[in-house]
Amino acid sequence: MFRILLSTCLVACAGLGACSPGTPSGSDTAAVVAVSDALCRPTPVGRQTTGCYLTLTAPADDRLVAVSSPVAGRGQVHESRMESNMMMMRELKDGLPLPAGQAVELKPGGNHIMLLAVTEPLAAGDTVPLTLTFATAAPVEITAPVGQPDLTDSGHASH
Ligand SMILES: [Cu+2]
Repeated sequence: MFRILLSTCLVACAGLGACSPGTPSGSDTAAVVAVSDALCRPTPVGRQTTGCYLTLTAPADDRLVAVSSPVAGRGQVHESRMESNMMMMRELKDGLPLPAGQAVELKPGGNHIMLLAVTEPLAAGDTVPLTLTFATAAPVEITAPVGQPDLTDSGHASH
């Protein structure tokens, strides 16, 4: 009688274990968003904000939802657009869509990362650690060099 009760317990316990909300079976192949061409502008004299640019390629549909850096009070994902002949920019509250397999360029005059309340002036040659947070994929930490983006037509054509 005792033995029967014991075996029942073992089965019940094993069953509970199998049902627990553990790690998904595919966790060892977690999708990683590829990051390339990262660059942050030097902070303008007397300013504590700057823009960063990079190219993101997500393996599956995702969104860039947050950016942070130890050198800035906060980071935001911005879009730029013309309104009444003025270049306006605003925060993308829902993040930046990253279609699967498509390289999404953040660049001057377009979508970009904005660093606010930068603690120390950033000059060409410095580096900026950035943590990129995505809706689905694991966060990615990168180090972006500081420099002026190449805005010339020839530079753009060479991409
Ligand atoms: Cu901005």
